Amino acid sequence: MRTVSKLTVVGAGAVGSSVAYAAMIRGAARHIALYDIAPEKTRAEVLDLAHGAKFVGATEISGGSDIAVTADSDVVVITAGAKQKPGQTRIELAATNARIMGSLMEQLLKVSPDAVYVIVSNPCDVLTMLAKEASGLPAERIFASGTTLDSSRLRWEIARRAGVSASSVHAMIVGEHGDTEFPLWSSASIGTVPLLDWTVNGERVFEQSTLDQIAVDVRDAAYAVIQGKGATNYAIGLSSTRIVEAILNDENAIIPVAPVLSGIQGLEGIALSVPCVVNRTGAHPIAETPFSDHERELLHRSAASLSEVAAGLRA
Ligand code: 6V0
Repeated sequence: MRTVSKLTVVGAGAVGSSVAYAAMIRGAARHIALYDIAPEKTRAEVLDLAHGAKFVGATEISGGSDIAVTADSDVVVITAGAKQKPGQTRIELAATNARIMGSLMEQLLKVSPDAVYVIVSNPCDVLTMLAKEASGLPAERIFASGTTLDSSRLRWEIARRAGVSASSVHAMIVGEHGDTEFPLWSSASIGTVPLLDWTVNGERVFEQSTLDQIAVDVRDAAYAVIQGKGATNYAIGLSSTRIVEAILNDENAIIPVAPVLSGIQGLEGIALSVPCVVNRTGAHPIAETPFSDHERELLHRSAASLSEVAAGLRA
């Protein structure tokens, strides 16, 4: 029986190379393979990562432009595709990346039929819906990284205002990874204190206007980073690695990712982020997650926006 865990990262661009780098530093997998259709760039990224081998745990780094390098993966993280240009929405990327995803999934599945597939390329929710349909994989085994990154941004925004560590903030962004995403404020807390009750120097810090501003800042965070440096890469590298760890270590960790939903909050056939239990078999949405009436309405609005884009791509 093979005991070595293998992670393949598809796409050796800003995001893919950062996923491989974060996974290597955190020792997320015993073998990390990088695959991209650009041979020279891929060779250079693999060499650059491998040259750091002395400073991390025992991780084998390989890669190239032959799909064979991805064979027998346990987890495949897909970051291939065109990226968001300044001012462009994720949905505008959809048609180009849907074409890339179609042929990619077919090739990957031939050599890694048992892997769990995590889709990071944008728009990740819509691409997950199309890739699930094309591949016939069960919903838990193909899902988008979704709002994992956005939830980390949310926790950082709350933590710095509250004066606590981000890991002590319990709050999630759900819905589309994009313009219709929103925070689940009704269940947010700092430690065991409901978010709205938190005070600094005796003053409540989370008034409605502050919450609204945080939601907007988190939603538009990618645009702000892309405007300044052309890509977002470090935080998505870390958040994708967190998902990979939860899968390979069979953690049953609760992470907001986006499999195609079946019955959650009355939604059917749409990939949207909701809190999921993530383990070796994939992502399992948590049916008990409480939503206020308003949050349920926002989730359905997010779903309607995504199904419109998906229908446009299928036409
Ligand atoms: P990039 O730096 O242009 O890299 C993309 C890479 O994909 C390039 O190296 C291409 O050669 C490669 N590629 C293209 N087609 C194929 C193919 N068929 N097979 C293999 N490789 C291929 O883009 P960057 O790395 O910045 O972004 C990658 C994707 O991640 C984009 O779609 C972004 O929008 C998306 N992001 C998603 C995030 C999320 O939270 N879901 C966050 C950040 C970026």
